[in-house]
Amino acid sequence: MPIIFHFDIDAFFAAVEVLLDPSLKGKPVIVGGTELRGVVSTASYEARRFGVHSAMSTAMAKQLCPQGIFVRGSFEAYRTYSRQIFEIVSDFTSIVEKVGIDEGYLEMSHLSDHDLDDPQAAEIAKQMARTMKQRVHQETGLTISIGISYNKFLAKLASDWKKPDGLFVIAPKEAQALLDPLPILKVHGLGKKSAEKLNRVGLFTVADLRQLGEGNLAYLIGESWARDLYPKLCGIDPRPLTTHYERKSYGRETTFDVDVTDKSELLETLVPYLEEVLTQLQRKSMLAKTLTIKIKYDDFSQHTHSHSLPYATDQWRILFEAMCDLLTSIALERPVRLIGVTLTNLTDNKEQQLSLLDHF
Ligand code: TTP
Ligand code: MG
Repeated sequence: MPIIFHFDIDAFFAAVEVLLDPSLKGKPVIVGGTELRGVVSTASYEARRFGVHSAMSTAMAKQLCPQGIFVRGSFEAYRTYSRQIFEIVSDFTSIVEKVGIDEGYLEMSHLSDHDLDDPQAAEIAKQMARTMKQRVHQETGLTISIGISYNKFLAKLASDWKKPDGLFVIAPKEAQALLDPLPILKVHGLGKKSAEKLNRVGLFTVADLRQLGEGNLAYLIGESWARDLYPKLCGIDPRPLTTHYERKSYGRETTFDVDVTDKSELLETLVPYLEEVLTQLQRKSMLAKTLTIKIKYDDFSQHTHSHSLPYATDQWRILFEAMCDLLTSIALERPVRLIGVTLTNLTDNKEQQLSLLDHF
């Protein structure tokens, strides 16, 4: 059986707003509700304690949480953070299905020959998820929740289980026992209205629906819906991952414990990072044309410096020299808090070779 991860960023838009304005940390932040007739995009967990949630009207949110801090939303920043997180998780697998701006499925079956019923396989998967969460937090300041299971339906359920900053495994042998007592609203695809309707005829839990059998369920909710829902109630979901996420860059960055002013120290930091991202690039048979150095100074101002080569390459010497030249040309303005290197403008090595053949 496969090993699938589902990740989902915690309170995504609200968490980004806190990064953009650290004075919001720990406060009830509500995104999207600046106009009275508007609706809430999301709320920080502090605001959720007052009952505020996505899609609620602003007027209602103001009533429930008058001390809430309403912010308009910074969509460009959300996109940047989203891209960065998808790039981090793609360091762990080449099969990534992007579901939305802040969530996706990862095919992780390569972690073990055994399925998640094997304690060692489950531990390896958990350890990998911890590393992933750590990297996301270190490099972006955001937290994600990860669910691990043997299909998409259960992996998504698992990522929601311990939110925020959660990590939860649903192994095959424990899936049914976990599913059965859940209220039917927890099953993705069942709306509130349908759930209420089923409640009225005495059906409250997954077990209640499952024990009806598919035929009776079809009688209640319709044949096509029952065909989709019934297997899920039994922990079965045959949907494969569809990968329409294509990685656009390979990068690595770090925040120093103590700010750095010495360029040779910066270079020493960047060299192993370039090696690392180049190895990833080569493993995927890709070539890069542009190298970018990102610097964040101690006042949090951020600068990127790029150099584009005449040809896309995966050659260490060429990229190493480009990085050294680029770093030399940068006049440091202040002590450096964060530095990183990224390769972008990617092309497929095989395609490149084929197009070269066209010339003969
Ligand atoms: P979600 O992942 O559903 O919510 P979230 O990330 O804010 O909180 P959590 O995952 O911890 O429960 O959605 C991701 C982002 O999508 C969310 O931050 C804002 C946006 N969004 C809307 O704009 N409107 C909506 O109705 C929903 C559900 C989300
Ligand atoms: Mg989320």
